[in-house]
Amino acid sequence: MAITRRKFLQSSVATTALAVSANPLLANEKGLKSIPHASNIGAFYADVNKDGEIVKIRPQESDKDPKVPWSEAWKDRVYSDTRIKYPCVRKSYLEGKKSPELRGKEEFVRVSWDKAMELILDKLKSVKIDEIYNASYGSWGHPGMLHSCSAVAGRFFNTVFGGAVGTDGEYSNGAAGKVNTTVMGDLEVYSLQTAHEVILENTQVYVMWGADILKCNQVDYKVPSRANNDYYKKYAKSNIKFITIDPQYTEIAKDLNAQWIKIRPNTDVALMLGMMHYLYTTKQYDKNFIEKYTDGFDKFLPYLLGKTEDKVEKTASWASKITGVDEDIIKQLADTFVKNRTFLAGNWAMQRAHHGEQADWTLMVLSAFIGQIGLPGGGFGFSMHYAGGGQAFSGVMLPVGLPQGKNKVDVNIPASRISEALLNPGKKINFKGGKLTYPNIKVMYAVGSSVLGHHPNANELIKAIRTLDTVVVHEPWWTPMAKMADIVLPSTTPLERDDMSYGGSYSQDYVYAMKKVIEPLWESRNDYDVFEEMAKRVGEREHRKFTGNRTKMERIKGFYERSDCPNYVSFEDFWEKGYVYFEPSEDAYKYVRHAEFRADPEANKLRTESGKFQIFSQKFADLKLKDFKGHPTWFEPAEWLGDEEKTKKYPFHVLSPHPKYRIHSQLDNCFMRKLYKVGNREPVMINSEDAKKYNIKDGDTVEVFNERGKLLAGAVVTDKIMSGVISICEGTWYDPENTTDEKPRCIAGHVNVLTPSIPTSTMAQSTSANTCLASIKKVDEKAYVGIKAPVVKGV
Ligand SMILES: Nc1nc2c(c(=O)[nH]1)N[C@H]1C(S)=C(S)[C@@H](COP(=O)(O)OP(=O)(O)OC[C@H]3O[C@@H](n4cnc5c(=O)[nH]c(N)nc54)[C@H](O)[C@@H]3O)O[C@H]1N2
Ligand SMILES: Nc1nc2c(c(=O)[nH]1)N[C@H]1C(S)=C(S)[C@@H](COP(=O)(O)OP(=O)(O)OC[C@H]3O[C@@H](n4cnc5c(=O)[nH]c(N)nc54)[C@H](O)[C@@H]3O)O[C@H]1N2
Ligand SMILES: [Mo]
Repeated sequence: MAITRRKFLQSSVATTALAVSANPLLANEKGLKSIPHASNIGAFYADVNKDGEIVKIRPQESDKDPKVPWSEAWKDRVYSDTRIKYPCVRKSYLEGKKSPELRGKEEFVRVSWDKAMELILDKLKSVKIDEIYNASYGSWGHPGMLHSCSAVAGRFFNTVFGGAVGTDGEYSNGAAGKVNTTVMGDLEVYSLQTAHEVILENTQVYVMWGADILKCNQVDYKVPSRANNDYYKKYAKSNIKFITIDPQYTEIAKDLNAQWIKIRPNTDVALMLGMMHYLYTTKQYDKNFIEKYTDGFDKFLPYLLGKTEDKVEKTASWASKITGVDEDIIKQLADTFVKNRTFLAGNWAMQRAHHGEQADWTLMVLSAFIGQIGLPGGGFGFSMHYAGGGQAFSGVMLPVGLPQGKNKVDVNIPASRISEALLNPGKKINFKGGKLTYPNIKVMYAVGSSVLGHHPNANELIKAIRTLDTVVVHEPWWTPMAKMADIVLPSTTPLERDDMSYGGSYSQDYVYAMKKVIEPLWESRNDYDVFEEMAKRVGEREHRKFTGNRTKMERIKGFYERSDCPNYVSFEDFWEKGYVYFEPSEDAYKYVRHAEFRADPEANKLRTESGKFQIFSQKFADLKLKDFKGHPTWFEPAEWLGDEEKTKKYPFHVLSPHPKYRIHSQLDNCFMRKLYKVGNREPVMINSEDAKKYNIKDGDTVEVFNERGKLLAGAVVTDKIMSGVISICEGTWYDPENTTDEKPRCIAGHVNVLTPSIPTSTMAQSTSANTCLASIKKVDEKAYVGIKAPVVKGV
């Protein structure tokens, strides 16, 4: 994933590294030592006393929003009661009885590191490599180039055992990821975005198409500077008209005084088709753009006009019935878009839904109808909400980080299919137009990955996990996933080890030292060191292959020195100061996505079948799938507000957006929860009128339920969510009320007990968490004390 996230611009922008001068923030009056460090929630200095304890954490000067206490949260996390202190093994597992059905229900026993590693290695040696599922997905755990959780785990399995089964496709962009490259020539979701300066100067209408450009930009896959916040102040003062198309009225929508188009979740494709039909029939669509820059319009048009098998004309009136948006508003929007310089900022939540493959593709085709792709401040962007999207790129290219080596296992489980695959070894499914046979997984190994947090339909997942032979988890904290393991290894937190990273993911204007702040607490060890030690126990050769004959510090220095900036300051100076800033060139602030293609489509062909945008793709049509065609198509989602039958029982569409004050599940165990929890539980947003009907008041405890599960949440009654939709952020630490129940109620509010694990389609097989219906009722419950570390024997 890291490679694609970096592969956005191959420009030769001249870059200057600012000279290193003494860093005043490193000086400290109270005799404390200030140590620079950086993380995916920001860069900071940790002030440490003589006894090696963290006294205070202060944001670095690069942090443009030091008001939110992101950095301070680190102190809470490092010293949290929920830290895993020692290697632990589930009681029955240690006694050799296995009892997989007791996972997540039984106490743990403290063991030595020696014993834990022996148990793990004996197990790994006893199974085939395609029976190991390396669930170390994504690496949101840690942005360091050396200690990246998925990289160290991948490198261990590949270099020591030859490989393991992995995950195919992301939870972030799994559906778009399988489509965009074919129809747009690029993933687009991780591409460098048109610069804010260009938007401010040229854009007249800015559409946040479900894009939460404020909340989602506060964190970064690497290190955030939150510099977008400063741009938004300029946005607010500009003459740009902002429109938000979203079932929720977000904080940034309010800040920018945006017009709110309330749309039924999962129906955006219909809205876009309705607009296109109107633009076509009123002859306002950009015929020249379509002819010059796109391919396959003629094969799409009959579908739009209702001349194919479905015989449905995709008029604005048709779209209105599906989306709940007024027909006149649909037409007005289309008029506004085509008559002004309009920028369409797409999101990723839309494609994290049933038939999510269609979302970005249809938005791209609508942009082609408008005809402004490649013009300053026009066209589309799918990452304005992510990792500082819109900031200028410094031009500095950094190496990806720890290489993982070659994986000999060529089977990966599509992200949405994990539970099904664990429950049905050997089953064949359709995937990307071909077939995939599920492997026979015996061991699940998760490093820096909260499978029980991120995977939809948690009750189904738990059932699947309870069929496995062995589950190993490396974690700094007793997360719900750690509690579900047989063998739990205590990892250090990033503050207990040296590393380096950069930020933001797009601007790459800072390189940060992540210097060790304190010694590892209790018996925690770095994931890297644990894997190195296990590699050594397997053999000398494996050990050499794992380390590449390099020390950790040699690796870190190597990452720094292999970057391609001509004006680099020495590693020693960088390490001393804690960061280096690279000023982007003037040109970088003028970047317009697709400008080169627009200027000369022959010389700058897109990497698609025709070299142009594919409105129709023969390659996709040839897959001959029922649920994924050769052109953008409206498909009814499995669960939505337009389903009269299902909504009788479950009248609310549940959205599970990303949390403002967490990265997924991370930070649920620190004081930041006080900023937003309701009765210590995850909030559920509900519309005021709906709340009245259900006799729910702000602050009430409610139960949200469907056939997959039930949870308790704290009601936030508001007009900022449309009627019929409720919203519970993903990532709450799962806390089952009664572990003996088949589908226990989650008393903390983990939304994935409700979401379905259905795939987006038989093409991408990606996750559909935002396709979910449920019901709600007020309940009287005892106060929730919050999540605790489990009982560990032998301590
Ligand atoms: N603070 C914070 N920022 C993050 C993260 C985090 O955990 N915390 N996670 C990061 C990661 S890994 C990712 S993948 C991205 C996620 O980026 P996204 O997936 O885009 O973010 P979400 O918060 O899920 O959803 C954004 C908005 O989409 C709206 N929405 C949901 N369904 C629909 C729909 O059907 N139609 C329309 N029009 N709108 C809809 C939601 O109401 C919400 O306001 O965020 C990144 N940024
Ligand atoms: N319903 C619903 N579900 C979703 C989503 C949604 O929108 N709705 N979004 C999906 C998306 S886009 C994503 S990206 C996923 C995110 O899913 P994950 O990436 O699994 O989410 P995190 O909670 O960030 O998990 C990271 C884990 O790493 C651990 N960790 C941190 N540092 C270290 C370390 O140094 N070593 C080790 N060993 N562990 C460490 C943390 O404690 C945490 O448990 O969730 C997905 N799930
Ligand atoms: Mo994500």
